[in-house]
Amino acid sequence: MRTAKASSLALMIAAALGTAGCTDDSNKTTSKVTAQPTAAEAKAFLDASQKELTKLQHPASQAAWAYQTYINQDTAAVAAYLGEKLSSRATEIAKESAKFNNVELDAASRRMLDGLRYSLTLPAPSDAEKSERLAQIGTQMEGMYGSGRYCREDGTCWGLTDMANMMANERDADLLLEAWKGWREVSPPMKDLYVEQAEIANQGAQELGFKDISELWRGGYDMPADDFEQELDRLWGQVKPFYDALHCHVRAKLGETYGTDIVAQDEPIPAHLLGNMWAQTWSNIYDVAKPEQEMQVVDVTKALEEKGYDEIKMVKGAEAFFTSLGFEPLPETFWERSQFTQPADRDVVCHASAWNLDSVDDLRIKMCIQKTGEEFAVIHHELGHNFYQRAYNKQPMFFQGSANDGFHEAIGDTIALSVTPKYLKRIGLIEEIPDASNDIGMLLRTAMDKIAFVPFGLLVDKWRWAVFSGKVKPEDYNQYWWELREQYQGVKAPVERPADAFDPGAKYHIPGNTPYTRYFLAHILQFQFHRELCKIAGDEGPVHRCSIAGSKEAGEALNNMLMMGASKPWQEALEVLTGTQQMDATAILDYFAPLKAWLDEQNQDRQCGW
Ligand code: X8Z
Ligand code: ZN
Repeated sequence: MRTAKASSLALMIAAALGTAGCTDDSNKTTSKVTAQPTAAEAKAFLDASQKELTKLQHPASQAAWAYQTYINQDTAAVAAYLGEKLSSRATEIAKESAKFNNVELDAASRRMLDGLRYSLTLPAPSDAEKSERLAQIGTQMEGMYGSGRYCREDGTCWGLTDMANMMANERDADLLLEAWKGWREVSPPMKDLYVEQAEIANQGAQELGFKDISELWRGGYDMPADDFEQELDRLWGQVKPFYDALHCHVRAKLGETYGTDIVAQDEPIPAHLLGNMWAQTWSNIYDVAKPEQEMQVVDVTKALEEKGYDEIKMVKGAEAFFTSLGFEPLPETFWERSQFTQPADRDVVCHASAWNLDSVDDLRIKMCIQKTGEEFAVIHHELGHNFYQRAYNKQPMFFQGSANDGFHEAIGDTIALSVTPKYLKRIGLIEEIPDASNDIGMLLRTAMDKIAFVPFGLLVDKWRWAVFSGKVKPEDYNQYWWELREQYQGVKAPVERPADAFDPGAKYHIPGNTPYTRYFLAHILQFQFHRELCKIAGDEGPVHRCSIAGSKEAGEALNNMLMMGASKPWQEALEVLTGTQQMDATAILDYFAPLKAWLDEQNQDRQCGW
């Protein structure tokens, strides 16, 4: 199964395929309920369900892998077929589990039963035709994204990799705008499919007792759905003043670069100028925003090139970090079966993901690695998923998942925070560690990724929750998307959008149906984890210079949390590592604290806000 879509239970493949279903004999399950079942029956039910689903999951994962690494008619059909088989059984089982609602049970069995309802991202209704349709839609949209390209008037065509590179490196506003608009031509044909997908899955969610999929998505966090939303807003409230300061500075610098007619100083920033196709991370335009005073900031892309790193060497390098903490090396099959580079002869889903196909040790990543510092961090991110998957593989199947999905996304990022100059020197990628007088440059660069991302991480699902709950109607989908982008990120569409635009669909996780709040959580959690692991590793310097590399103590502390999988509420897993049950954004704020003072100084005479 792949983790890019992991929920806290181990049925993610259904989600991975955007499929979930149920056979048409739903009466059968209810007619069985005669007398109050016993605890022993509940446990037997859980055992049998786990065995059955484990068996269905493996071939469904293999088919999904085959499809995503070779998009064509046949792989699409097989992936949808096997995905539907798995998810229809999983949904049936989730429904059937309701008969044990009033049975007194040990905590673990109760947790498994309760978790079952939340394990499907898009549950299908019991109507077999609709279930099959749901499976096909999910597969189809994934393929549309994966094989999407934009063709220019002269007949040359660009894929997403080309255009993402342009967004990062080009500084010509017209060319940037062309790439930005060009990529958004892939998504209008997805819109009707998206509407249909939500409609069918809402029906499935209702059969499971939810109001809609929005309630299902918000409910899987060991607290009531509405409290969870408030928790997100609380965390965002902690980060927002910092974000506003960063936004103010970057907008001012973009105004100096492109002129204030393109970058008005009292409006949101046009989305094509921030160095990323979705304006979600900004470090690619560090050169635009960097301090006036000359600062030495390590250029990892350059270092990789100078030291002759190829894609495999980059992955080996990331693996070496994990083994330095005491984790076992990746299995031989990882190296044989992973997709590291973009194949020249076929369409694939390039968006990075990490998989454990047999739920044991068939670990793989699927990437189209670029030889950049940014991608070096993504490799650490993906391996974090793989080492987590392996750490919980001894748990019962229903607990093979992360404490919550934000944890899964946070582990590799936590490790990447330790890829500091000190560490890069240790592995021979650079010769000299810049001294502390350069720290503002380094912190600014990192904040342009980590702080800049936070509002984007929040708004993607704010949009989807509104769509799923029907609060926003299909004719307003795109407008609402841009309302949220302006409100939270202070980023606007660079040009008026056409009536048929479906800009959310140009972001992988929308057609790929991967919940996104997980990345928001991960951006808060990774700084909490890093702060704690640095203490355990005994690194006494400033936390932004700390690297836990080589610390077996830190590795053990991390592993103790990872091994728990989804067996306990996430609050308890958090406590095992950090001693607190609260998510807390002070860790990210403390990490960047010196930068905040610097930004405030820079912004002194500027009009901030939008
Ligand atoms: O999708 C991802 C990972 C795979 S789980 C590469 N990320 C989000 C994105 O790319 O939008 C990582 C950070 C946010
Ligand atoms: Zn991930």
